[in-house]
Parts: sequence; structure tokens; C-alpha cells
Amino acid sequence: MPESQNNFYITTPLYYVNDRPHLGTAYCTITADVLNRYHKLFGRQTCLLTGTDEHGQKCQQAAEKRGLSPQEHCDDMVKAFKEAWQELYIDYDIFFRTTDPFHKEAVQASLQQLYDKGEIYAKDYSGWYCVSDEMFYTEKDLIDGKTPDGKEVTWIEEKNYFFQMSKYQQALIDHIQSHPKFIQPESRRNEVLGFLRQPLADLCISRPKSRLSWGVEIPFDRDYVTYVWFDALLNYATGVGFQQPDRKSEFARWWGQGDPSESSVHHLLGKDILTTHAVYWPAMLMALGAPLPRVIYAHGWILNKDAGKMSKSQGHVINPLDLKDIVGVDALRYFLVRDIHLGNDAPISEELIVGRSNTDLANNLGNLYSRTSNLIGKYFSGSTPSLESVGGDLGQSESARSLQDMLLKTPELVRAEIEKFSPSRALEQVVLLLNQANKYLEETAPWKTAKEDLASAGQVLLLSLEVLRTAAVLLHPVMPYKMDDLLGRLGQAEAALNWDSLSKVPAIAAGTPIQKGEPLFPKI
Ligand code: ME8
Repeated sequence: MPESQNNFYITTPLYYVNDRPHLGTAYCTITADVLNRYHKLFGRQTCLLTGTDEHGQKCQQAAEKRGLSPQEHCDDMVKAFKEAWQELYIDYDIFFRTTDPFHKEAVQASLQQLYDKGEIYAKDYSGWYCVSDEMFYTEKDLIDGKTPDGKEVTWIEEKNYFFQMSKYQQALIDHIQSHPKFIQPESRRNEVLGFLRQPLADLCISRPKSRLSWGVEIPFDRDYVTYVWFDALLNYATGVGFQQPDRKSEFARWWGQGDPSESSVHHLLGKDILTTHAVYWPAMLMALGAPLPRVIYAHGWILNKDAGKMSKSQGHVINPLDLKDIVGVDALRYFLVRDIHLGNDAPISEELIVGRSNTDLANNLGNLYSRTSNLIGKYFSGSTPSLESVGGDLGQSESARSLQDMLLKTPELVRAEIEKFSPSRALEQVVLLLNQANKYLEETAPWKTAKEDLASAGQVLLLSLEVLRTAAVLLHPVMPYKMDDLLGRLGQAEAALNWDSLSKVPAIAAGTPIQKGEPLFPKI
């Protein structure tokens, strides 16, 4: 198997720096982090890239409003993004900034290469330009004189440079058709194929400096900077070495050598920017002679329960750090992954988050832990009995055997869902296991049986502890802090965070102290 096939490289969009991180951008970043941590747990080499999109008119205007230079404004916003991601336990490998000098050089090398190959040409151009979207619209795109989202446009006439995107239309359709997993979910793939039924226009990739100076200068015409999307999309490749001769092997490691099945690149983004990612970007890569990504996955929108889509330009955003103060970061991450089926839109509110935290975390997981640890404290002096002392086998009854069987099967079910980009279903598998374990405790009632038959109560508790250990490992990518805490209470060192450890039951050694401590997830 080529090395890149066992690698996992995931990217988030590079966020605009016209405002601070909000729950929408946090959602995408947390989801990417969770997927990345799962693949790492499966034993893969992984890389998570996130960052900021710093060029363009939006940023220039935001800086002007604050009386700062664009660079000062960007540096300040980058700090806010990095702090938010740290507080939300985002373990990124690369924080990418489009103003990094190496990136600008790589963008210029790409522009020059395309120009030299005749893929870029100059033309006088007029059209409706929307500053907020940084895009030109044609007359037929407009609705009542505004963009389809209702944003203002102005009429502009100027010379510009164009990338011959239309040339790649058929090749792109062929690629999408022969690679059913290239654009996901399926509904988005159909949407892109539908879009490609119309003739594809060439892409305007320049902006005159007289209008916009904050960008990457076009190497073959210094009066222009490049279109912010042309610059920003390239980050996914330049971030891991593209157009940098001394990083060739690093680039090949993540992008493969050309066969799409060798690529380890997974782009996660919101459905609002699907066309740029699923049409412009692959066409750019084809023209540059670079391999295409393996998966482009478009997630849905987080809807503010009362006000609709959360967006910076419309103001009604939720600060993820406010929610974190109510339920904690782990429970917030859990809610976002468990309650939002990746790809769908989802309403969110404090009430929904608190409800989920109480049912799944305080009640289901929390109860299993507190009952088990209390009983171990009461009847086994706070440490695990040996397997021999409880009868030499955890599966002595029909219900014990069925729970043990489920325990051993759950990790593979979780893995299969993660491989399908379905983390909400992966969590559901863990919830089903915990439900079953709580039911088993109810049925066997070790708090009663311990008085007459300590061995059988011990057997039940050992099995419960193994369920807790497995759940802690399987939930660790979502709730790293709380699950470290739980594994610590179960006497499991960091080495327990290992996929292979899940096939060994029981794994907790006899005599391991089990700590009771404060409730893991206090009920809110
Ligand atoms: O588009 N619900 O940046 P951006 C869910 N710079 N996700 C949301 C969301 C919401 N309400 N609001 C935003 C850009 N997002 C470009 C990208 S990439 C080369 C350049 C998330 O700051 C979602 O992932 O507008 C969306 O695609 C992204 O933020 C857009 O971030």
C-alpha cells in the first residue's frame, strides 16, 4: 500500500479575518479536529491544517475601519483565532496564514507557471462585482439587482487576467463521475454535477491594485494582485510543500503521485463555499499538473434557533466560548458531533446543548462510572478484583456474554462510521454500548448481590469497568480532556489510548485503584 494511503490529511477553510471566530467556524474546526484525532487513534499518520485567509478587500476594509494597517489587523485576528482554537482543544499541525512569505512565493510560482503555459490570458472585462463575496456576477445571476444572497453589487469595467477554467469542464465532470466519493455527501455531488451542466466560464484571477492593493502581486503584471480565492485555495497544497523544491517529498507524502486513490487529502468546508472547492480548485490543480484531493466534504449550517444562519455579516453569531462556560468544552464538542449529522443543517441553542449533556454525559456515561466506582470502593477496597477471584471469566451469563460481545464489536463499528464521515453515528454506537451496560447493571444489581455473592458482583463490575475504558478511548477524540480524566481514574496511563488495546478484554490489571472523585459531568 503506498504510504500516502495510510496517511490522513484534513483541512478546514482558511477563515476570513474580518471578524473573530464564532460557533460556525468553530463547528467546522472542531469536526476536523475530531476526525483527525480518530484517524490518529486508528494508527495513521495525520495532519490537520487550519488558518486564516488574510488578503482581499474584506480584510482591507476591516483594517481601515479599525484604523490599523492590514498586517496589524491580521496579526491581531490571528491571535484571537489561535486562542479560541486552543480553548476548544483544537490540536492542529499547521496554522496557515496566507500572508506567510513562502506562500506568496508559491502562489507567484503557480501564476507564472500557468501564464507560461498559456492557461492565463488578459481581457477587457465588465461585470457586477460584490465586495463581500469578492466575486463578479453576471446579469442573469442577479436577483432584483443584488447577489442571490441579497448583497450589494457595483458595475466595474477594467482589464483583467483570466484562468482558462472552461478548458477543464469535461475532465472535471469525468473525474466526479468516476470517483463517487470525491464530492460528499451525495446530494452535494449532484449539485456540483448540476452546476457543471451549464457551460463553465473562465475565472477572473486578477484585481487591479488601483482598487485593491492588499494581495499577492501578479508576477507578470505588477499593477495587479491576484484574486483572493486563487491565493487562498492554493494554501492546502503550499502548506505541505507545493511549489517548494526543498519540500518535494513532503508534498508527495500527503498528495500522492497522481493516482487519486493515493491522495490522503480531505477538505472539509461549509456548503457555502462548495463551488470554489469542487470546481475552481480541481481545475486549478489539473492545470498545474498536480493530483486532485481524495475527498471534498461539505458540511451544513449551524442555525441560530431563532435567527437563521449564523454569519458574521448579519451579526447574530454565537460565541463558542460563551457556551463553553455553560457546559464545558468537552460537552460542547460532544454536542456538535453527536447532534449534527455531518452534511445537514442544524439548529442550536443553549437548551439543546444542556439537554444533550445531561442525558448522554451526566446520566448515561456519568452514572455508569459513579455506580461502578462507588461499588468498587465499597466492596473491593477501591481496587479491581482479579479475574480469578470473580470466576475466571467475564461472560458467565447470557446478558454478560452479549454485553461482552457488543464491547468487542463496538470499536470496529465506530471506525466504519468515521471512515464514512459519519461521526454522529460513530458516537451513537458508543451510546448504545453504554445503554446496554447500564441496563446490565440494573438487571444484575451488584449493590444487592455483593452481600451474598461477592464474586458475581465483582464480575459485573469488572465488565462495567471494561465498558468504561473502551468508551473513554472511543470518546477521547471528541472529549480529550474529560476522557483523559476518566482513563486516569481507571488507572490507565496514556498508553491505553491505543486502538489495539481495545481488542483485549479485560485490560485493566487486578489491583488497579479506581478513583471516585467529583462527578465527571455534573448535571446542569
Ligand atoms: O469562506 N454554520 O471564509 P469564512 C456552519 N476565506 N459553518 C459555518 C457557519 C455556520 N453558520 N458560518 C461559517 C471563507 N461557517 C474563505 C474560505 S478556503 C481556501 C477560503 C464555516 O470565514 C464553514 O465551514 O467565511 C464555512 O465554509 C466557513 O466557515 C467560511 O468561513
